[in-house]
Amino acid sequence: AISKPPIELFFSKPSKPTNHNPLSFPTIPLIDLSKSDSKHLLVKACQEFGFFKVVNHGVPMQFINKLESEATKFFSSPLSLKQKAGPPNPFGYGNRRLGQNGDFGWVEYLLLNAKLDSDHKNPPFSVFEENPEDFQCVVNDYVTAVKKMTCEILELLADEMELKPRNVLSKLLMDEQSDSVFRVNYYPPCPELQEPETKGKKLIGFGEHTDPQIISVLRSNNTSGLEISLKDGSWMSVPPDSSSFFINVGDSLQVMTNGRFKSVKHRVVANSSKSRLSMIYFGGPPLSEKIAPLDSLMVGEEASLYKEFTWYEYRKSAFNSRLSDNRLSLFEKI
Ligand code: GA4
Repeated sequence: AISKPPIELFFSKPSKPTNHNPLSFPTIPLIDLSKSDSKHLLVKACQEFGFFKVVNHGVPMQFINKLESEATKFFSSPLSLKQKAGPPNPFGYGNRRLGQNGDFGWVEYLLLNAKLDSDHKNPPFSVFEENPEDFQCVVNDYVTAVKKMTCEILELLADEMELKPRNVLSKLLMDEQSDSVFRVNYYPPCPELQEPETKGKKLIGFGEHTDPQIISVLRSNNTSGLEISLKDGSWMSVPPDSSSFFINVGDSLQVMTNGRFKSVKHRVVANSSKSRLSMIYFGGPPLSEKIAPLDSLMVGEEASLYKEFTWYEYRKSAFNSRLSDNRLSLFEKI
């Protein structure tokens, strides 16, 4: 569907050389959910990186594989069919355009409602004409299992930080009104990247940004591309692992922990020969929820670093911003 990256905008500047001491080069925190000491490591990972990888997650491989194969079927069908499921406002198929404000990427995607009841239908997917309900079922099985795992993680975090009640965070995702989103991204290979003119440059699949929600849970196929931004401003490439999940702290969780947890900046770069498929569950609170530091976390005279706002207000402001904007800065106390 997309053949040539036409504009210079798509390429990032060659990144500055990193001078990490090879002995201290950071590695992505690995959390084994079947181990009892994972709580401590989870909190540490959220503070130091805002990012970690999870194994023994309990999400059945069969749900993951089924969704991957349905998504692959969707993205490999003719553009005209895919476009019947678009544009993505708010849900549906999108191609290159990201958001409403002129951001572009080397990516096709499906933005879906993560609400699981029959009142919240996704747009028609003509690709699945024979059995449109089937695709929704596959998404529901996957999202239900991922949401359960995500809530477990949020409860372990609450335990370790002695937040009370232990479901203060997970209840926001469990709420019927939870404003959660599900997204499938397809990054086609870009053969042009093998040409001499593009040497040393990176084609941006999905430009740098932080996620506005509480927590994001990503699973990808075995193609690399995801990069996270480190404290020194350098980019670290995340080795792909199709049997694990990668989790990142969102802006809302940064606020709810009064800056203890970091909403990590990340991006995706395109590959010259392999396609990348990722699926991400963005766990968000109900629209009316106040986003503010949790009472049981504040110590002594600690003051909030942020002005008070609801998720509705933040979401509205986020969706009016550009991808790379620092969305939280508008809500920081000076
Ligand atoms: C980033 C996280 C999620 O994918 C998303 C994105 C949303 C969109 O694709 O429409 C945004 C982006 C995301 C943040 C800034 C705005 C809104 C595109 C954009 C330029 C669905 C979300 O919630 O925020």
